[in-house]
Amino acid sequence: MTLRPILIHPDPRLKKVCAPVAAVTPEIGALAEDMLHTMYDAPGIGLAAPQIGVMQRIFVMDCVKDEGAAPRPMVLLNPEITWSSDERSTYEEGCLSIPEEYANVTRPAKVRMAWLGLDGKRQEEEFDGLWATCAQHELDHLNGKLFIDHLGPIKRQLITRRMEKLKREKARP
Ligand code: K1U
Ligand code: ZN
Repeated sequence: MTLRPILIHPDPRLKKVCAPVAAVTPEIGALAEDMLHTMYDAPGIGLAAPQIGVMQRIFVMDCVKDEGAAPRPMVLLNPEITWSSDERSTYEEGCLSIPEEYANVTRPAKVRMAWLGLDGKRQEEEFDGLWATCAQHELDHLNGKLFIDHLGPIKRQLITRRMEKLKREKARP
């Protein structure tokens, strides 16, 4: 298992639409393990492949937050939303590619998602609460969209400028 470096916004790879996973291979299994390891280490509740520079439609998530509760690591290949509720919910989102920036984003409160599992079988499940928010945030990543793209242009530019500054400071010797 390898910890993969997480790309920081702005990066052109975070703006691209990812390609479908063509087949469930041992390499995809190893990638999923690396992604879960990287997500738990960050720490985060989700991670999408483009955040580590892999331009394929795969994300991982585990939104179990309670101390002592069993973790529920999930790996979703080629995920799609098959239904979303009219009811909306607002959550203060963060992103591992936009560190220390948070903003309210309004999305459908519940979604039904279908995906291919690592066993090669199609799965479908309804998510609500933080799971629904996270699943939509991660699917956005696969379509080159960040949570700041749900904000107005002024807030988005402000956050982008702060990230550019952070990257310049990190790059300094
Ligand atoms: O995709 C990502 O960048 C991961 C992101 C997922 C996410 C967070 C909040 C709302 C929607 C999606 C994160 O995991 S940010 C870190 C975070 O939320 C967290 C970190 C430690 C403990 C609990 C949460
Ligand atoms: Zn994110």
